[in-house]
Amino acid sequence: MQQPWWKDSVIYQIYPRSFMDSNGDGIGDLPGIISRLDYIQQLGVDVVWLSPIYKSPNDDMGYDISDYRDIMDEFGTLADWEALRDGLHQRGIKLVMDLVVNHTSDAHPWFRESRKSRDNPYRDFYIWRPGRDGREPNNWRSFFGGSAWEYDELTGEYYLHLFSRRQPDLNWENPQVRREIYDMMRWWLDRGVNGFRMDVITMISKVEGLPDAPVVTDEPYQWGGDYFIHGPRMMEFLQEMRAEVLAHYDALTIGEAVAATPAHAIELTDREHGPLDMLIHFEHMALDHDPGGPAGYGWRPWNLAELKEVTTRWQEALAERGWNSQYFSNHDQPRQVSRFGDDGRYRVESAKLLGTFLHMLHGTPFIYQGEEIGMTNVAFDSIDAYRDIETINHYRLMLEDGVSPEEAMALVHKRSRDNARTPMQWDASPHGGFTTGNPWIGVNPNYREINVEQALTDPNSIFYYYRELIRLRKENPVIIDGRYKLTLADPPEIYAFTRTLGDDRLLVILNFSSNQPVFNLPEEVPAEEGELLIANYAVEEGVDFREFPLRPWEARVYRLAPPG
Ligand code: TEU
Ligand code: CA
Repeated sequence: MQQPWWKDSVIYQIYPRSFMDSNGDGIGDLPGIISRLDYIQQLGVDVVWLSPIYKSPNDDMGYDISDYRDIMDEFGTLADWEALRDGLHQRGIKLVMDLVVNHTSDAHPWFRESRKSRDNPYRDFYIWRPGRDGREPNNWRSFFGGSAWEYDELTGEYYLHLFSRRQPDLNWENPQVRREIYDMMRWWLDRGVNGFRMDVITMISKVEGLPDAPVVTDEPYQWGGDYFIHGPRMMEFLQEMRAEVLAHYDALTIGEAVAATPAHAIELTDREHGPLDMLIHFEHMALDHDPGGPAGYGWRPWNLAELKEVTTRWQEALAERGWNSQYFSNHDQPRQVSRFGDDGRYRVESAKLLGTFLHMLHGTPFIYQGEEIGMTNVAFDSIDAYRDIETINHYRLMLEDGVSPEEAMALVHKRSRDNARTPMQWDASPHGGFTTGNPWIGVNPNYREINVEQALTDPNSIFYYYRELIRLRKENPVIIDGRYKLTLADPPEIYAFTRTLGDDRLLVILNFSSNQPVFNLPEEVPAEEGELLIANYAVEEGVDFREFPLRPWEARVYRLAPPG
């Protein structure tokens, strides 16, 4: 069977608001992206995924859409979008758009109608319920804190919003809603979009009756995921979407899938029957979350044994059926080098190690803007410097829970989504060259050292290392299709695995620490010779790869020659 084009692709995510500002209003925009297309091409990626650029009041920075068929004023016009599409396609790069259809903005005309009266023709586009004993219809918690229901005085009922109260959930049970969405998808596909990243797509079907979630904390609202994630009609809706829309286009579909297990992923992305092509799962993103922490926003240190366990389980389960994405970063997550690497002394080494890990796994790698130059978390002094609704709400909830402002800020520094949303650092000029005006969110003060211009002049930069990783994927089918196997190497700081395709075998050795543990080739991996494919330190020729001390955050990939 012919490989679909996206299996050996690398995807680059752009968060338009923070990528490049072309007109000095402090907000990134489409002409700004166009001005940096050569840079993206130089990296060698195949696909660009744009976070939402549609009309939006920006309560959740574009994930609250008020018009699916037009561009946000601050970002530009449809003509700019066409120029961006053409600029990408001329460079051989495909364009994936964010599709946010679990909810709209409350400013969407559908919702404005829906709210008007109980018998408005659009009433059923959303999920309205009467209150229960003067309270919300159930005890579900919103992802951004507080109840998932908002009371609307005009008609005396509540509407469901799994995210902000300005993001009412669409009612997928209504066939008219589904038809509107499919029409809109065709509208974009007919304009040359190459695929969709589908926002919280596994939440579109809610369990009938919307039952209360079990009470497991002493917070007023509870996690109701069991009643709206992978709900009873989710597969049916997605199969319908596939038959009605996707089957008629060569489009890549990436499903964002909170709480997905490998079994869900196989069902959703099976090549023959699955409605989607790949998933964004979250298991590794939970490794440093402490669910018992304040306001559901707790943090704990992650550990390598757990990362190995999660990764290995997913790699093994999806070895033959289904397909996966590989990521540590996106616009919702702290910067990977600060979170899983070392953003101090070994920033460059650890950023390269994390890149090696992601690019040497089975699955499609995602690079989030700035990752390729090793951008780090930020730590603004005051909550007033933060823009993200999730961050701001949780800060307030933590204080209400009695957490001290210092402790709450420490958690914000660890977990805030704004860590990923500070502007792209282009050069050492004011505001990192992102804007000539006042940026909508502060630039990370380390832009003078960490920026694109610096990376492009340094042949040992993270940027060039990433470019090499991407090139290796193109040239070595074993990286795309090889079977993953964890090698049982001690000591515990080392993560080593092999990838095997026929006679071709790669050995990936990663030291996830600033220590210098000794690597010993395990007996189960017999090999006489190893040819170095890539490494993040200079490696002398002729040294025995079967036993050697690793340097801090050292990463090496060898091609093994079989014995005899
Ligand atoms: O995110 C889905 C989601 O569940 C997030 O709340 C995520 O778990 C959290 O941000 C991690 O801290 C998607 C989008 O990627 C996100 O930006 C949106 O806010 C959200 O959907 C609502 O559209
Ligand atoms: Ca602008």
